Amino acid sequence: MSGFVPASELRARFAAMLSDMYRAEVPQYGALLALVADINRETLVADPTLADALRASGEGDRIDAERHGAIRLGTARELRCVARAFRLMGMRPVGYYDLAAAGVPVHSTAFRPVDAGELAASPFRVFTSLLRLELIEDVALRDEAAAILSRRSILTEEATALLAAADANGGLDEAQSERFLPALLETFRWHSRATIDREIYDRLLASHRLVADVVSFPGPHINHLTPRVLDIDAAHARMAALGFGPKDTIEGPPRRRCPILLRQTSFKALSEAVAFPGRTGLSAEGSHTARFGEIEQRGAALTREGRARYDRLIAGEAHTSLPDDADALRRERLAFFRYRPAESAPRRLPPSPGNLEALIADGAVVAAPITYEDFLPVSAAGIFRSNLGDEVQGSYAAAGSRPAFEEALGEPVSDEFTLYARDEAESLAAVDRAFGWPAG
Ligand code: OOG
Ligand code: NI
Repeated sequence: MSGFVPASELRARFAAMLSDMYRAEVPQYGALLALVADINRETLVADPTLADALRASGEGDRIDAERHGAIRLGTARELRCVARAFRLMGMRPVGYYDLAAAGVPVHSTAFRPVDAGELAASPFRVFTSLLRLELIEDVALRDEAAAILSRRSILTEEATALLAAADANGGLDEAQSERFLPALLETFRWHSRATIDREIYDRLLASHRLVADVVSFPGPHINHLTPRVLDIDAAHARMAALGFGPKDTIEGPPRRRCPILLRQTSFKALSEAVAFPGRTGLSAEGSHTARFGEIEQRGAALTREGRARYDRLIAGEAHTSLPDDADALRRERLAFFRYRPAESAPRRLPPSPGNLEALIADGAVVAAPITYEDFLPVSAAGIFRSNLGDEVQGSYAAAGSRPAFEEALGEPVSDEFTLYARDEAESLAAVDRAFGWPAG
């Protein structure tokens, strides 16, 4: 017995603490959670097949706890700090997202649990963006922003010390965890006091609203926390009716009988009062808009081929289609599936590993789509844009650079397709074992 608190437990507790903090900071978030809980309950009552499928896939219990958050960081050093903290909570960087093409000077990854058991235990994830100061044209302003960022430390001393202890010992015990989690929470808190004066803030804002958001405050406040909803169209309509003021459209694929990937919608950033320290000691009052609300519905993870087809579809290419039928997606290898022996299946059959399709047809093996756990760059760009304001237009000429991001992070990001493929392969191996077949 190591006596260390398991990563999944740290992650679940941290997600709950962050949710409580954000609810206190942004009252609309609490109202949004209530709305989503209502829609989810109604959807499950109206659709018992969906309820059964979620239960069978082990996702039933996670829906109500499910959230993703987002933060925006200023430097490679900050990225490495949060990566260490997230690693301790079992969250690994997955995927690379280039937002420069959409006119937002960041590139991003998502820190998330990577295996099925960990996702079922606590699916919390954080979309994490790193500012690309090199995209700011005004060299003097760029240098000034870099100097401001170089002076801040986003982790508290306590969090830093406990991370070092965790690295040295291999984990945190209960008493250390009880100190670590609240200390880490401080990093993501909203600060109504800027660290720079009004004049610099205004210049940063004029260069790009996102730059002002990253550079002007003591740390990377959580800018939204997104619950998972089972019927986003119903939730979107109710958000509009209740006066949340959601954006007009839902990002991502259209509504389908068999949902794929990720559909999201958000409502505008709040305007929050900010105090700016003045050079003369007098402070100026102002406001800042960065934080917003968002909901999402998750569907099946597509294979590389499925995703390529989806990308061609949204690019408006003719003669492309994606069947709206789980079994067709599976047989054409367009989506990833998790296989399991049916509850009623006999546990020992003659060895015949080749006849998986026959067993599925007979109902002895069940195949369920693997839920997409990642993000979509086009949607993320739409979410950024609608919340940063309409002045964010066009795109940067500079392409994204995954190697540059990985260099800043200090490690490679995982490939999402490899993770889903591994999950699928492990489920097939478990089916083989359950029926007493030799592996392979
Ligand atoms: C992140 C926006 C992207 C999503 O769900 O696609 C995102 C941000 O605004 O910092 O959260
Ligand atoms: Ni989001």
